[in-house]
Amino acid sequence: MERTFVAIKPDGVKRGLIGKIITRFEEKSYKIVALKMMNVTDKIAAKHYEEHYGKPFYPELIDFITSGPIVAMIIEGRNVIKGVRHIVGSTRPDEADVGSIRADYSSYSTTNLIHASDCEESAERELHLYFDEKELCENYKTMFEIIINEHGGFKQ
Ligand code: FUP
Repeated sequence: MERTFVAIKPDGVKRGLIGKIITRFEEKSYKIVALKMMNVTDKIAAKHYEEHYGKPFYPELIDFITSGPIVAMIIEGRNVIKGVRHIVGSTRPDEADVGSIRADYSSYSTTNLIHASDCEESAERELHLYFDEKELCENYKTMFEIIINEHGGFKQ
């Protein structure tokens, strides 16, 4: 099953939006297989955002992501990378679709509340940057998996 890396950034934690944000993914029937609160070190921040090194917003981005704890997650599901990016919304909150997390709760690109991997390669790189494989908890079934796999699919 496809998996993606998601992080609620320090502004989401400080504003008390952890629950609201996680709810969006649970309500979509995605499966959370790893979850933790942690501080992002300068080293992790530099690796995560290495593609942006040298850009004008880079120093602010690093200052911000290391300014307080984040909530890191690995989420599994069909086409979860694309689906989560839709729920998250465009990088610039003023351009994000209404209904997305960034459009609904944020008004500035740096403090845009949440990170989500943009492709399979980024997802694998990022989830291994933040998690050890042994931190994954895939040994449970969501209600969605139970209904689809164990009770005859859609037929009652
Ligand atoms: P996204 O994939 O939507 O998180 O966006 P990017 O990977 O392009 O950018 C990473 C982070 O850099 C964004 F979340 C916010 C910050 N950023 C800016 O502050 N200004 C920009 O013009 C672009 C990105």
